[in-house]
Amino acid sequence: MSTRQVGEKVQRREDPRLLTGNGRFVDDLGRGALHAAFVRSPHAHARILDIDIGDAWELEGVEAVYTWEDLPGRVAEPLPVLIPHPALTHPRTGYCLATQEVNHVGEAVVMVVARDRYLAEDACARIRVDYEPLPPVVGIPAAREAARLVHDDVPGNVAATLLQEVGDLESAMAAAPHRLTLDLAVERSASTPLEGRGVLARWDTDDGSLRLYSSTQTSTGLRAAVAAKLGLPLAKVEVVTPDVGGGFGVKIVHPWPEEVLVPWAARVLGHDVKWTEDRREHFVSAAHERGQLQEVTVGFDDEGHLLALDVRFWHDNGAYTPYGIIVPIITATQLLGPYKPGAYRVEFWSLYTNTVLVTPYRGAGRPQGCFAMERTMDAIAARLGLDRAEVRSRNFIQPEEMPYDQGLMFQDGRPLKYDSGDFPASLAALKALVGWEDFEGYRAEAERAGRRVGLGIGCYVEGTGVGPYEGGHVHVETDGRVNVATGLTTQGQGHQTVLAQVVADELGVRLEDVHVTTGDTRAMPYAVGTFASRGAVMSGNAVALAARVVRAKALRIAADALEVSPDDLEIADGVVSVRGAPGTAVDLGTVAVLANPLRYAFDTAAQAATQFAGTFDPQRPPVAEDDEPGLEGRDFYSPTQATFANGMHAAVVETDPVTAEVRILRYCVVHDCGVMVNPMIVEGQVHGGVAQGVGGALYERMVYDEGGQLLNASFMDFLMPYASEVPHVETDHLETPSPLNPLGLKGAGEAGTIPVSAVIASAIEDAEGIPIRSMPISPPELWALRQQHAAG
Ligand code: MCN
Repeated sequence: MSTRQVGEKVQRREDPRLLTGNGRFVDDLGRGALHAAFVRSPHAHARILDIDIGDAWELEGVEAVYTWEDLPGRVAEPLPVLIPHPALTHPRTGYCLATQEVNHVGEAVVMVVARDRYLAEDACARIRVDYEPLPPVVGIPAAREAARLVHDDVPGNVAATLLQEVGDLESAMAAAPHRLTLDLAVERSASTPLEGRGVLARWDTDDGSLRLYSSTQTSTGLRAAVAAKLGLPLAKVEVVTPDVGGGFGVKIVHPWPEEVLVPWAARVLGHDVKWTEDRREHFVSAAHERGQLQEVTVGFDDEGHLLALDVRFWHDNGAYTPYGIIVPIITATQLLGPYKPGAYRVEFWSLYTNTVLVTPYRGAGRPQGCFAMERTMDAIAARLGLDRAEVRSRNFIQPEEMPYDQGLMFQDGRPLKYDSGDFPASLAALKALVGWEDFEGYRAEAERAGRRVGLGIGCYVEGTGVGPYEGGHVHVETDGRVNVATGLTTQGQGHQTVLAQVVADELGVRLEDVHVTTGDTRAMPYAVGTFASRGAVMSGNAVALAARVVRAKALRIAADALEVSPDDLEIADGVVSVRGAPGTAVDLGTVAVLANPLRYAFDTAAQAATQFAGTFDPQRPPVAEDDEPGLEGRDFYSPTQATFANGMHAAVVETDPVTAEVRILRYCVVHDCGVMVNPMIVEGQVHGGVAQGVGGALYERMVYDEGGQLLNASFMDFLMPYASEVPHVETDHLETPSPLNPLGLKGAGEAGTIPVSAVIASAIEDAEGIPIRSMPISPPELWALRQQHAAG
């Protein structure tokens, strides 16, 4: 009997290959390719007066040097805004190579193509660009002040401003018995995947076609963007994503300038060209996120019920807006988490600064929103002297109120409507896991030993599984192997394992017989990509639906061959048999043979099938006249709205009374992403997310000086948590199935990251008795807060 795979902690099948060094990343490909390198702006804001290529050409092995002037047609036009929005009144994007102005350190100005990267870099060093430096705008306060402008024609540096309001905020706030205002700050950070961006372009001169190998998160989006820029028919462009060493959001942008320039150069030079981003390039020319200043005013009653919530925030969107204003919109709409806010008004300003542009990074605006909401919850509890968990629970949306419409517009333009979730149950599980009620005893004991400990909590809700669609193609080979293709790209999430689990169950085959391809436009040209925790929901359901198509066909063919009704058949371990009569059976490989009326004499599988069927007739049509040959099927899943996952985290920290160092003693997670396909992978995702969140809470920030130079643009200086700083994560799961999709799934990939800053802030505040209003917090900062607090 086959076991059910969905719900099993199946080991990731991609790991042995990756752990033994047999992964194949973009940089492992393209032997013999020419290499690109870029001259990048050393100024945050400057006019380009002149570019002197000098003797860069004279180095033997240098094949090309390009400036903007060399670029033709659409390659020379500005890069697209991927997600326009009516509120984005002043969209600005850069060019593949800067024209007259540069707007952040790291912006590409000249491209060199050479025999190898060393030569290309040497040639870059010989090129002189004459700049007229302009005053830069660095940081949100400078952008708000607008004494200087990033783009001359963008007044106040405001790319977009958006206000949403639910209920009568003014009256509710005026009538509230208590009011509080909090000024909060979240600093810039970045995802910094171990593998940076990379692209290898292979131009086929005879065919006029292009194949790109890329570490992109969206192979179809990149394909469409590059085809449009290069004026190629879509059919002449293929994008393949080999193994990818992390993306975390930064690789969603398409196209990056380099992804247009490299294939363009390959076409012009008639030679393979590749570019592999180095670490410094990643810091200064990819994307950052998180930076926000927030002002929250809340009105509440004596029991801590929210009556009115007024949030204003200023979002640092960097120099350009290729990804629109999706990040601040997510902050604005999803900060409400599991709570009913009473009347709610949120307004934001998305501001240009002369810094690296900002695009979604794991959590995408939610960590900042969660920080605002959860700091507010703790502040209410402190004001009223109530238990922090109790204040939260009093404001929860109850399970019987689901589906619950928050009255806001989600980032996809649809109403923000929670489909399901049991927040009281999540909180009860979290309190049990961390030992909430016993903590004061533990604190007293710690205090007796001269230790300072604190307990923190944070709750969030995350819209996952956004559309518009994802597809699945399932093909049973004549030897019974099952090939599955979906357009999702994979950066380390374990899709090959998880999607195989789904198909194994739906089709009734052994897990080891299922092989999954992701992110290859040749295998699945219709796809959207991997971001916003959508893979499980979108591709999971798509491959399930496709497998059901194949299953129905297999049953029809087998029923015909076995001369029984399809209703009498079952499929297990790749064998279709008559229920109750396992001897009357046919394996799926044979069914695949029978599905194709053309049988070659040398095809032994076909011969065997013929003997089995006993009625071989070369003229015989395949089962039904309107069927297609082959045992394969394709289907698409397209949801009506996002499905909402939730989670609650708690942490116990210890702060050093002398050095102000913060140690995380315990980290507990209760997580609800609906039905879990693979609980082990979900836990891994949550653990990874928490690790990234710990970085955001205690270590990671982009340190810009006044001139717009990024001072910590290397792993020597950019602090990230190592294994020694990441706590053991204790995890408990709830499974509230989504009513919206056939498998009942919700997303999980970003969840771990979202509340961590809020939770750690809550715990430090609890340990120190000092309000924590900004993240990350370093020991010197905590030490300074202590001094200020002591000074009153
Ligand atoms: N899963 C599951 N059951 C569920 C939900 C998820 O078994 N109910 C599994 C999925 O099948 C998938 C993984 O958990 O293998 C994450 O699923 P999902 O939440 O659907 O997220 P995506 O597949 O869309 O991946 C994107 C998500 C995002 S948005 C970021 S950012 C992120 C993340 O995944 N980037 C990652 N996790 C990452 N993990 C790695 N190793 N590298 C990245 O770049």
